[in-house]
Amino acid sequence: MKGVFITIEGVEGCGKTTQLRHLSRHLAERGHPVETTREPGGTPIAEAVRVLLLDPAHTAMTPTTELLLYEAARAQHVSERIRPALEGGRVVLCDRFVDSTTAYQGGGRGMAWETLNELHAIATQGLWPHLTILLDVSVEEGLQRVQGGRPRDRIEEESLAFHERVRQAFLRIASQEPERVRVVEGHLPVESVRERVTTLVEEFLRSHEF
Ligand code: T5A
Repeated sequence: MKGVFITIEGVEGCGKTTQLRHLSRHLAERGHPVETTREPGGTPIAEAVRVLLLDPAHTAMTPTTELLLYEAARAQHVSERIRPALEGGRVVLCDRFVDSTTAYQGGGRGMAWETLNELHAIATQGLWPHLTILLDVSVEEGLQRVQGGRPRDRIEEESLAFHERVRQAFLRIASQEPERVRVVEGHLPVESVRERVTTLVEEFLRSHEF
């Protein structure tokens, strides 16, 4: 595979989308072929699954249905968009990926991590991010940032305790895979976060001669 696969993760409102926008522009200005995408979503089929997943009216959705829908959207996204972009030598920047499932469905919903890893392997056909940036902010700060701007989606409606378990699961993933998952303090001003994220990604691309 010729390209580089970079994901960005964190709790609600941690600033992923803001940072991904900056990073995408920055890398494109430096001549890198960049593909920016998100999960759940990134293709017409996966975006349709996203609507099902996030609709606040779907309160009856079971944890198993939720898990399988996230993985189904991912299977489509990986084979239709991410893998072809990587084979074409692009830098793929993805807003959330498998770590979100481990954190939300594993940490948040309490599903077994071994089961999740088996499903990740099926959905991704073994594709794993080369680098993951985890923007770590407190749950209170993240939720405060997303409040007011738009109606809350089904997952944002979950309790503070749920979101705290999600944050702790992300930090556990980072401690288990420190080489791949780099933690950046997301409570800092946007500019400071941007500098740290850019430096990490540039160092990574240089060290991989990309
Ligand atoms: N999910 C997802 C699962 O449960 N399992 C899975 O497998 C996957 C893939 C997806 C939802 O699905 C769940 C997780 C989610 O609940 P999403 O659209 O990715 O939905 O969800 P959000 O995390 O809610 O995305 P948001 O766009 O709301 O948040 P971001 O991207 O983290 O934050 P951003 O950049 O939009 O910023 C939010 C606000 O904060 C400000 C911004 O200007 C904006 O107003 N901001 C800052 N303010 C102060 N300081 C900073 N450093 C700031 N950075 C940004």
